[in-house]
Amino acid sequence: MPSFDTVYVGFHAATMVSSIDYDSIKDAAIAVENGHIAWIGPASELPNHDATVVNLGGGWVTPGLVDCHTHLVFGGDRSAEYEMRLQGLSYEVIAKSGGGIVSTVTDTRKASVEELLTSAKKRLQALMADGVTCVEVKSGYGLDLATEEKMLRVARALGDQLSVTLRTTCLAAHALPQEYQGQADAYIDLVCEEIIPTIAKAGLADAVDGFCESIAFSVAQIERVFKTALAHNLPVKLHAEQLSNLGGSGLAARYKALSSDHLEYLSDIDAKAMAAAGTVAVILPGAFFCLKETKLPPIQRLRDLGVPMAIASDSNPGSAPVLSLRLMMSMACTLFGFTPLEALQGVTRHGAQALGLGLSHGQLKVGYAADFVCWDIQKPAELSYWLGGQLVKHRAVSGELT
Ligand code: DI6
Ligand code: FE
Repeated sequence: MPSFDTVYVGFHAATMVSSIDYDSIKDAAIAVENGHIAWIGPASELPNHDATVVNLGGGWVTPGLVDCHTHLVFGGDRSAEYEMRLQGLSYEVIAKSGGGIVSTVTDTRKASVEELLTSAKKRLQALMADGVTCVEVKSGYGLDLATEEKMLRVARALGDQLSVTLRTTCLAAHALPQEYQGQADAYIDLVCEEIIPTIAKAGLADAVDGFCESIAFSVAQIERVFKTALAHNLPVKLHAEQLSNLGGSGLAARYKALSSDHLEYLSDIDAKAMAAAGTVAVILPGAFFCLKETKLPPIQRLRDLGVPMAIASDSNPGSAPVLSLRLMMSMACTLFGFTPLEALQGVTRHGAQALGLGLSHGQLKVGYAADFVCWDIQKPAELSYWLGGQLVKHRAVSGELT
């Protein structure tokens, strides 16, 4: 007899194992052993077992949602800047006049570990309440060694204290700190010679990210960051083509990046390079919406090229104060022409792939983590259809209901 720990029944499952449909199972059962899926299939075919059976009482089970791009740890807030933008000032103008990312840096440097942990925990709990079981958290509001380390320690603490799988990313190359004004190359020296090596040695980051944009860093500067990351065995990813086309996504593809994120201004050549490299396109509808961007990312081209598309919240105090990943699925459909199936793939199998977790998370499959959500819905498409509301009935991480 198999030695299952728990068997879940009483739901239909959208396994997301196939790349072309929900790969659903009517009246399904999931057996869990040691936090992993040991068996999944129609309940009528469940092998004999002596494990505890938990009936989830109807609805659909999907893989737990993966939010593969967030900036959840930060001090202060930027609601005043939001009001300025509503009056017509642009994100770039605010950034250039000392607001924007740099103002969050001041607040994050001042904040204690406790303050950062308390505020980030509330935001992460909101994402979790809406179905997230796996999340990435970036640094990038420190821009000095001590504060980048502080942010990443807070991120690791979030993962220890909450029922969530958490990946951390060092985003020291996010913006130029004020003390380095006019000396971007010198700041990149600090990132490459001090910040990344120290953080890598301390095991505080799972990946390295950068912001390739005229208000941030050039392709050549990001390339130095990527070389340093790979020398420390850390995979890379990039914020690219958000506000203009600098060709960061082509660079990301050359360095076999896990993902290139935003992509409104992605060129055809770089889209092809991403397809060839297997770099995931992470689409961030929250920032597009909040900044009232009008240039659409080239979704049809990415689809034609077979580039896996993930969707993430980009949860951050400036361009995307987002607390619901499901709302991002809805926006990806309405604003960008995703299908509800593509939206669910974007926050499950493709989100996991964007974190290098494609072989362990984001699908309901034997051997994968037993991270899943049971939703109060009749059809999987409802996950993109409803704006807001409480659709989560149950949430399991490593096979335990939370
Ligand atoms: N792009 C983003 O969407 C965030 N960072 C980035 O490089 C925004 C960060 C912020 O405005 O605080
Ligand atoms: Fe971002």
